[in-house]
Amino acid sequence: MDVTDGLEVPQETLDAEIKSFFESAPPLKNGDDISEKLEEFIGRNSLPSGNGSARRVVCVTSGGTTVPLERRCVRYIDNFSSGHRGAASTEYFIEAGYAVIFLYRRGTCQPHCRSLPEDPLLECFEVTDERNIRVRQSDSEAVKRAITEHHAAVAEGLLLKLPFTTIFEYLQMLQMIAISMRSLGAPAMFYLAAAVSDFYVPWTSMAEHKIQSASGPLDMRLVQVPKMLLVLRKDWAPMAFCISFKLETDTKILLEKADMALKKYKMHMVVANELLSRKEEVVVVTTNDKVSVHRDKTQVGNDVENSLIRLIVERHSAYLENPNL
Ligand code: PAZ
Repeated sequence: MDVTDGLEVPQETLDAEIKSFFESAPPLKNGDDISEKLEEFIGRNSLPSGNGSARRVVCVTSGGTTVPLERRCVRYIDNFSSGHRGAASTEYFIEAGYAVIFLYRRGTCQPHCRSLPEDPLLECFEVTDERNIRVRQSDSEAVKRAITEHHAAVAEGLLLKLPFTTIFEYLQMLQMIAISMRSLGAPAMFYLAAAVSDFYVPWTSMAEHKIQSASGPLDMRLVQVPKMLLVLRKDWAPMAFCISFKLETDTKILLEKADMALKKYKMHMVVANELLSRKEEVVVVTTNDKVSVHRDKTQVGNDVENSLIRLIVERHSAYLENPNL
């Protein structure tokens, strides 16, 4: 997906591109509300928990960013990401004792909802009489589990859900989250599973109104989205444990590209996956090893995220013991 991985962009050019991206992006409509929620969530989870130490906090990004083509947006570029990886991983992180900031694309998979039918309201419920509805018997276990687990995570203050749609919203929110998490130090983690657009139309050169078809073929220049991973590592949250993802459709270049991303963006881990096999297998690439992680098919309903998060939690624990490793 990322055609620039092999090319070096000078630091000053990158800094200028990042500055221009943030300066020209339309401001978040609910920026103050997000700040307040973040402050409250991080404040609560910085306090010593049951075992006397501060709770670990992970920001899980999930789903794909859109690239609007018009300011009063009628059309946009999108990508395939369903948000399954991020939603499932969120559940396993919570089970492992983490607090999760779930930065997700509106309308994609949600934690605790994986076992529900796609359209739960219409599929799961039935009207019994004029005043009552009930969950259909066949769905009652799944609905009960989803509600119980979700309510518990929210009531214990372990899940903060923040939705985005566009690339502009995503990167501004990621920056806010990272800067708020800086105070947590090494117990903070970034698990960047969202499929982030590589190209965009800068707000300053974007058409205001719906692009007209009467003018003939559409010629449009997309510019590269500045690579924010390095700035996240170096400036926004330098002590945090950072995991990025690399998706390719050509397995021959996958591991090489993951290795490159690991070095170039100074990630602690890069999770490499191929489009069609991504639910069965991923390879975790670090400076010392490459570990293949598979879905355990012997357990019904199991998914690859179960083993993946177990491995990541172990590595994060080792990092907490020695952040210089
Ligand atoms: O969202 P999903 O479960 O359908 O897919 C997950 C994924 C492939 C988007 C994720 O594992 C990933 O690789 N994200 C980064 C994609 C990229 O290289 O930009």
